[in-house]
Amino acid sequence: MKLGIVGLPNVGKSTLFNAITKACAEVANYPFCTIKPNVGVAIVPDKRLDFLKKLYNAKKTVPAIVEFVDIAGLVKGASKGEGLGNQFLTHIRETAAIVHVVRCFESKDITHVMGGVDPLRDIEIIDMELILSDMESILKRLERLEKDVRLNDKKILAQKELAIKVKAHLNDAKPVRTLELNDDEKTMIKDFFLITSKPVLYVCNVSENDLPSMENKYTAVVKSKTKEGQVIPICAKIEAELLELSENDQEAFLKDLGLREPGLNRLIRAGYDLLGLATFLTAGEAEARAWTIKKGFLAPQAAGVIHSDFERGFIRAEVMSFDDLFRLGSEKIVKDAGLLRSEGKEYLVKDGDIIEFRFNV
Ligand SMILES: Nc1nc2c(ncn2[C@@H]2O[C@H](COP(=O)(O)OP(=O)(O)OP(=O)(O)O)[C@@H](O)[C@H]2O)c(=O)[nH]1
Ligand SMILES: [Mg+2]
Repeated sequence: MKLGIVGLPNVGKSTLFNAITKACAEVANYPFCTIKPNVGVAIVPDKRLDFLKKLYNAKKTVPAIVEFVDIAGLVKGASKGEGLGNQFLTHIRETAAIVHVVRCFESKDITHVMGGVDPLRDIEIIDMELILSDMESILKRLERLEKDVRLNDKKILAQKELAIKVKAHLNDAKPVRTLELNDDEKTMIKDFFLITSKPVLYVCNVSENDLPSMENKYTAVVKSKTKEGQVIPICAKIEAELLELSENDQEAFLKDLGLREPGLNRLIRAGYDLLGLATFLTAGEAEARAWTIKKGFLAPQAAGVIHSDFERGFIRAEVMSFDDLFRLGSEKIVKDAGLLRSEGKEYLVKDGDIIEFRFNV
């Protein structure tokens, strides 16, 4: 599960990306925080794991992860070769969601490619370049489909129809995510790898002077133009500075700034949510662990995330909610209160379920 980072040059994409991978190295001692120079792993912050580790005397915690892909900034006209062009967008075609970084900080030292701070103009420029890139891609696909259509295959005909619909929408300068699609089309369109069909999170990179609220006149405009919950304000510079400090100093620094937690945590959790993901937990002496599932997974599918044998031989799931365990303080009390449930194949797994699977292969 990956998130692709887009934005104009010099808005703070790499600053954020570096902070994410550095945090990964520090928090989890995870050996593969950077997979490739531009693909980094983010640890999904989850305090529940620390509680479980203590309660079960677990040797370690294993957090959930999501990946971020950093690419070069796009400029106006990138689709026609301006700046570095738009070739590197291929790196994010196969991601599941987009993080759009928008400059909301003023600085005389850091050049703004468009001359001055204007987030809505910047968002429009990037959106347009992404739309143009998707247009290139859909035209190529249509060309191929025109050839294949002679095979008179139902699937190819349906794809062609959808491609024509998408092309018309892009031609109106609209992102594909605003195109209304039925369920079949939603499934089909995933294989088109269109950037504007993916959900978006706007990250407003604010100035260090805007802490602790992280609100300024620029973030207000961005918020007014986007949907609820789609905007995360963050100060990339502070996030980077924070990670230069020891753990104790980090806490003091956050407190000084009036912050409860690093902004990265909010960003990573929002990204996880945007991807439609949820976490179930397992706990024992070996480890306290967070497992990633798609929202809507049934118990056997969740079991399959641990091991395919668990799914194949699924019998039932012993489930308690983290909140009950946290409130009551021990597994025994949860059990005595009748809150440890035995669930079957149709059980819809919820975020925060602590599960032990019974299986037989
Ligand atoms: N004052 C201030 N400077 C920042 C902030 N975020 C990033 N910068 C600075 O802006 C410059 C560009 O940041 P990068 O993270 O390299 O920008 P980018 O978006 O990756 O740029 P490209 O890779 O060229 O597209 C660096 O000098 C950063 O230190 C911020 O929140 N406040
Ligand atoms: Mg960069």
